[in-house]
Amino acid sequence: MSLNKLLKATLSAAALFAVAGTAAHAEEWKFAHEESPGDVQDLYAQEFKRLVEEKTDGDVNVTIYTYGQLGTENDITELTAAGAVQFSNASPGHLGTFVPEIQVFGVPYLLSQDNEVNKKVLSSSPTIYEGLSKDFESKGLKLYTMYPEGEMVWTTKKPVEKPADFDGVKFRVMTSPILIETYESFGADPVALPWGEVYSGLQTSVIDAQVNPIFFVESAKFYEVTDHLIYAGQQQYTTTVVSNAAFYDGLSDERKEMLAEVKAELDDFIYEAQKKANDEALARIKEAKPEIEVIRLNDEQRSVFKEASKGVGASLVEEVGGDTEEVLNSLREEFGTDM
Ligand code: 6CS
Repeated sequence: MSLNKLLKATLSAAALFAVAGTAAHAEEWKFAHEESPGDVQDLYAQEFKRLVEEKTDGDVNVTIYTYGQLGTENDITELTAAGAVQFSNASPGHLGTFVPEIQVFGVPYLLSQDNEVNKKVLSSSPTIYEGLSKDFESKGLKLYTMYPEGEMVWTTKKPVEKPADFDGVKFRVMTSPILIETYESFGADPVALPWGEVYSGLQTSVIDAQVNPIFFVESAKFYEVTDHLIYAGQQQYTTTVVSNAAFYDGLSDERKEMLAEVKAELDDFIYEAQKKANDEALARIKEAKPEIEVIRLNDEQRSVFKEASKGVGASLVEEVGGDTEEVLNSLREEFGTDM
């Protein structure tokens, strides 16, 4: 073998060894979310992966699991609490039986209509990161971040402009108990289901309506099986990212600092990303189904739904107890709303 060939062979063996060595020694973090590839939670997880791997020079490798790969929304929360998964999205809409206090984010009309206000509160509120985070810790979870994914839009088979229009409408909600009460107060017949069952439920009329941000209405194709998109200004879809508490507590200060930097960078990233995703999805839905009717309830119509659901916050406080009242009152103040 010539010297040149010998050098090349030695170098490629060294390169192979280096790659194998990195892979063998890289720490593996699993990140599970509740949506499909390309959806808002996936955009967040992909950017989280990129930043963590870059900031740790590849010492940490993040593997992302999308909806269904490790189970439904509730399954991935349990896997995170058990330590089988290090990070996951756990949205208040599905977290109510696990961390009941988080259902304050299901109180209708609690969030501001101004997303800059929502951004500030969700990314840095002491009510969330010092108060609510204790409720997560008691369940083995560390609350890492919260962000909105866009306005919740009702998609229905018949137009709805007032509570009486919901009479007899089987309305799919996420699995947190407060949502049943909310949609009953709006006049509908709520049915709690994981989202994997929603398309077929609408197709077979097991349910007649559902609510989700518009990017999700497009990606899960709910617009194909409903005819009206109704903006009632009721709520932003919010999600939390949690990690296993023991895993987080065991991290070095350096790693915790790195995660705080990643969170701060992603706070800006995700606001832009979700807005773009929602704007583009609405345009694509209108193109794919020009006959779909977009209804934007006016202030007067919204105030009727708001009034009808006025008692939801108080009954949540009564049912959950603990620090729920304090949390709800502080959030009302921070969001500048009276719900
Ligand atoms: O409707 C649901 O259940 C799902 N919606 C969104 C926007 N994300 C995941 C969640 O499980």
